[in-house]
Amino acid sequence: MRLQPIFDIAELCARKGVTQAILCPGSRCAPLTLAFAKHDDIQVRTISDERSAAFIAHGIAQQSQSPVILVCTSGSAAYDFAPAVAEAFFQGTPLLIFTADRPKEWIDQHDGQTIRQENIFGVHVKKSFSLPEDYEHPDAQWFIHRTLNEAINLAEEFPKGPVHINAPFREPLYPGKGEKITFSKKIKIIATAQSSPVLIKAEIEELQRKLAGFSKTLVVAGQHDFNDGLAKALDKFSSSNHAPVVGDILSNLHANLNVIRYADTFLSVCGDDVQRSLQPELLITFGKSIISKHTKLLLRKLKPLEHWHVQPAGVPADTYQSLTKVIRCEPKDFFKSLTSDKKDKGFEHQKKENFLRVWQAEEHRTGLSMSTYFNEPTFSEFALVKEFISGLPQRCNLHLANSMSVRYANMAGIGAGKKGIHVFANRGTSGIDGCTSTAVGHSLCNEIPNFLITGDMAFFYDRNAFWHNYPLPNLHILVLNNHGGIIFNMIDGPGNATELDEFFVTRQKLTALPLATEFGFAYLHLDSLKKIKNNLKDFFIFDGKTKILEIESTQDENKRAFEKFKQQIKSGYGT
Ligand SMILES: Cc1ncc(C[n+]2csc(CCOP(=O)(O)OP(=O)(O)O)c2C)c(N)n1
Repeated sequence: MRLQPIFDIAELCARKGVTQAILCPGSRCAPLTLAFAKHDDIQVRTISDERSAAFIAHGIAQQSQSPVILVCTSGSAAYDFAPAVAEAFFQGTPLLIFTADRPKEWIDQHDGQTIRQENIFGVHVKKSFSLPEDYEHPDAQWFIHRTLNEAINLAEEFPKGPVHINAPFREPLYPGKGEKITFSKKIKIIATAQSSPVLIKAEIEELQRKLAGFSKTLVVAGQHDFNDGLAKALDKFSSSNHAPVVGDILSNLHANLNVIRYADTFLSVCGDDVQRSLQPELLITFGKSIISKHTKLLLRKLKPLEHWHVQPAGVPADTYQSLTKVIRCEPKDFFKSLTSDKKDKGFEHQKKENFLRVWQAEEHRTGLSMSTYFNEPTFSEFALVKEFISGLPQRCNLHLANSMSVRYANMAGIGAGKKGIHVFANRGTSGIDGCTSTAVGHSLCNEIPNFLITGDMAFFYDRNAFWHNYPLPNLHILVLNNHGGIIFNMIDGPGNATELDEFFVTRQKLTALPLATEFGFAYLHLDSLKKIKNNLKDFFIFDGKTKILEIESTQDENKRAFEKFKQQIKSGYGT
């Protein structure tokens, strides 16, 4: 059949272990849609809104750590993938994106549903490929399958990421009467051997020598998936070197008992003297971005003498403007090789231990202030988030939308030892456009409870996350509805502008009830302190339906509660 090399793409993907596909409706993409849909080893789902579809694919790929196929028709559909493509690029999520196209000669010829699709995702994909539109010559088939191999291998290579394949198709796009789609047995597969960068012995010795010379070493962990081996290696490194480890909620280090969780909170209020006592000589970082603005500010102001960033490959970020060394290996291996049983003695030992104690003292001080604050019941989003996180089951996914949701959760922190709670957030681009869809993607391909905490704007923005036919019994959503973007009320700048309400907060009147009714979800409504305990109890019960718990509160209530929290933390410093 003329389209056989295209149909065989499905076979090639399956053989390379790429078995999840999200297909968006359209005609131009029919050859690919039919091939993937007909293949026994590929699980296909159809999602009509391309923006949601791409974020759902991103969620599935993040959960499975394997590339997910995304297919759309020609025209603006491809552009609707763009926000998720950028998020996947910055988070290192592998996607295999197919955009069906008109043959080259029909571009710019006033043909329908035709735009300029080559390289449409620009610099936010690892590479963009174009397939030929004619397949008669045997080299065309070789070219198509070589390209597919290259694209999949590239998507999976660290740092993983999205790749784009533009596929122009000539008509007819559907098999003729009596023609059946089958897959060739002989398919060209190009595998890649697994490898991992390893530090040479001399380099390890040099790093060990330098590390021993610093009395104040601080580790800051960026966004990172949970990794048991890494968590253990880091714990050992931290105790053997007396190095405090600062971890955001998104660094997924809550297995570790001694992680500094409240850095953002105490750094926002502590004075210059305390800040100076926290300044490291050596800063070691790994992972992606951190949420904590105040950690960034501290380290940019009080720069370390050296900053080592551990990242196996890819361009490292100089987030603190002090980067001196890029270390090309897995963070787990790095921390293992810099952990020693040798104990420092005397004054050197004392100096190192003191530095750790200073960080721990600030953590402890803040922990006490937080307990005092949360012991007094208040009706606010922050108090609810704290209570909700404390009640999370041992094993679940927690998804956090931008912007106050992820910040509240980060400030509340997850209790030490709870390593079964894996936390995700779209912090690649920090958009509010696909937070729900990403959580939906995760929920579609795992069976554990998935919880999403989201503000009202992010929630209503992405309501098409639910516009499909796949049930989501394991997804429960906590909507913090303050009828606008409260973040703009909380931060300096817009918080003082007269245009605040109209152009920043953007007041909106919706509640989640009509949406819950429309999609057949269970719905709980919280508008008073009295109902919190019972509502949360119901919310944690999984009984086969998607559940929404919506807290409706005013921006003033939440702002006051947050101001009071800051006052409580300050009072810990006697101010
Ligand atoms: C796609 C996109 N558009 C705009 C923004 C800017 N933005 C950041 S937070 C926010 C408001 C979010 O409101 P809501 O979801 O209700 O959360 P809250 O601020 O109340 O926590 C906006 C518009 C963004 N991050 N992403």
